[in-house]
Amino acid sequence: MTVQTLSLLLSFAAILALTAIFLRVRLRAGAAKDYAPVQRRAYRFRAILFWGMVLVGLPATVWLLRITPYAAAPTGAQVVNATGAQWFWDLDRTDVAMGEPVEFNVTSTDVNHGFGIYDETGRLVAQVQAMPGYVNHLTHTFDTPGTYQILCLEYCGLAHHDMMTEITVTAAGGTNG
Ligand SMILES: [Cu+2]
Repeated sequence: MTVQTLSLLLSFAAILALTAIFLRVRLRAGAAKDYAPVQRRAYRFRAILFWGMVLVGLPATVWLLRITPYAAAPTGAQVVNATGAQWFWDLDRTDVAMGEPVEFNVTSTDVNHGFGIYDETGRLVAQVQAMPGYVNHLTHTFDTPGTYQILCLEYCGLAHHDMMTEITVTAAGGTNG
């Protein structure tokens, strides 16, 4: 099962669960109940929820920040300057070597775009926002040679789906394949 299928199934499960909760609330809305015990239970549940989120969320946040992909690029990285515009990408180079870090400096001339790099199987390997007035830096080291597609990841107008370009990653030693 692909990650996409899994997230689709999880989304459906969450939608069904939410629908069930709403239906239950709607069906029981007419019944009279004493307020105090309900409130006590709800406050206890809220406290558990809060501390559960703190206990799980805090370590998860620290751990995820540690592996965030937006770390500073090492010196000597291959640099690609990329500019998004309605509706095309402008790259100052389209050939990079695998196994060495590539720093993408990404910006936009008009509206927000999403700079998404996809491998030959259609898997998203890295992404960053392309924003007017800012240059965002994305560092990625390709570990597989091939032709990667760059697609816009954020709806930016009528021809958003046409915002595509390619970048070629060559194996160390200069052969591509
Ligand atoms: Cu777009």
